[in-house]
Amino acid sequence: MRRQLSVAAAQVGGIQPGETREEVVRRLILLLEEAAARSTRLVVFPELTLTTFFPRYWAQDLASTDRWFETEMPGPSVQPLFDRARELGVGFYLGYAELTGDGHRYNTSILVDSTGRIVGRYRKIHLPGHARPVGDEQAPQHLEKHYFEVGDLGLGVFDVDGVRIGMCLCNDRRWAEVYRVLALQGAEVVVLGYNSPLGLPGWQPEPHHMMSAHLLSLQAGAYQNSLWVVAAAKAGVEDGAEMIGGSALVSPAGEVVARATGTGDEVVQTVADLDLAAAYRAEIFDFEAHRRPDQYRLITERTGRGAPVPVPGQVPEPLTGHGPRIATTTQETR
Ligand code: CDT
Repeated sequence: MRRQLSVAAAQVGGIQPGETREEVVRRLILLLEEAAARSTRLVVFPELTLTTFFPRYWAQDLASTDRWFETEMPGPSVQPLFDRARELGVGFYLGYAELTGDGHRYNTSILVDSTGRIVGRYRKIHLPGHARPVGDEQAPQHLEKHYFEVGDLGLGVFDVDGVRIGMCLCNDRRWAEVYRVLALQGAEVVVLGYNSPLGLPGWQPEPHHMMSAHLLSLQAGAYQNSLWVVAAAKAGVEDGAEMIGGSALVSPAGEVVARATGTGDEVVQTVADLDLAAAYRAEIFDFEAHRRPDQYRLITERTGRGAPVPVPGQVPEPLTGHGPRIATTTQETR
C-alpha cells in the first residue's frame, strides 16, 4: 500500500486593512471545511494569513504597528480555527506576524497536527525588500526588513501525523539552499505560504515579475530534492496592491499537479503519493551516492558573488569585462 497524503493549498483572496481577525478566521474555516469535505488531511494557508500584507505600509515607530502582530498563538480570535481543525481531524500550516514576549518580531509559520497541537514553528530567514521606504513613503512599499528580524529557529522538519514536513515562507522558496537543507533532514513535503506583489510603484523587483519564476522555483525545489511542494498564496487585490496568486502543488517529478484558477479564496487539493519520491531518491538524486559537499564550501563560506576560486594546477585566464569570457558567447546567442 502506497503512502499518501491528501493535502491542500488554501489560497486566500485579498484581506483589506479594515478586516478583523474574526472575519478572516471565518474565511479560513470555510476553506478548511471545504478541504476536509475533500478528505484533506493537511491544509496550507498563506504567509501573514491573518492580516493584510502590512509590510507595504511605512511606520517609523514599530510599536504603533502592534495591531498586525499576534502575541499568543492561538489567541482568542484564532482559537476557533484550531477548534474546527481538531473537530475535522485536519492538520494545518499557518503564517502570521509574531511579537514575542521579549519584544522580537518575526514573520512566522506554524504546523499544527490533526489533534490541534502545534508541532513546529519557523521564523522567516530570507526577508526581501527594504528596511526604509523607497521613493514616496506613502506609496506601497516592501518593508519586511523593517518589520521583522531574521528568523532564529533555522529550517526545521517536523513530524505531522506521520509525515515529515519542512516549512518555509514566501521569498525562501526562491532559494535553492532552503529545499536542500530541508531535504537533508528527510523532508517529504515542503509547505509554504506567500505574498508576492506584482510590482510596486517605483520599485520593480524583477523585470518580468513573476508567475513563471514563482512556479519555476517550486518545481526546481521539488524535483532536485525529491519531495512534494505545497504553496499557498495570498492573492487578488489588497488595498490596491495586486498579488500574483498561483497557489500550486508540485510533485517530486517537478510537475505542477494542481494550481489555483482564480485570485480569490480557493482550495487547491491533491493526493500526494509520498512514495513517488523513492524512485528519484534511489537513483538520480541518491544523495549519499552522488552529493559532494566538500566541493560546495563556497555556499556556506561566501554570501555574495565574488572572484573565481583558483583551480589547482591552472593559470587563471584574465577576465574580460565583468565576467568570464563565456559571457560574450551567451550574449551573442541571445
Ligand atoms: N513576502 C515575500 O517574501 N514576497 C517576496 C516579494 C519579493 S518582490 C516584491 C517574494 O519573493 O515573493
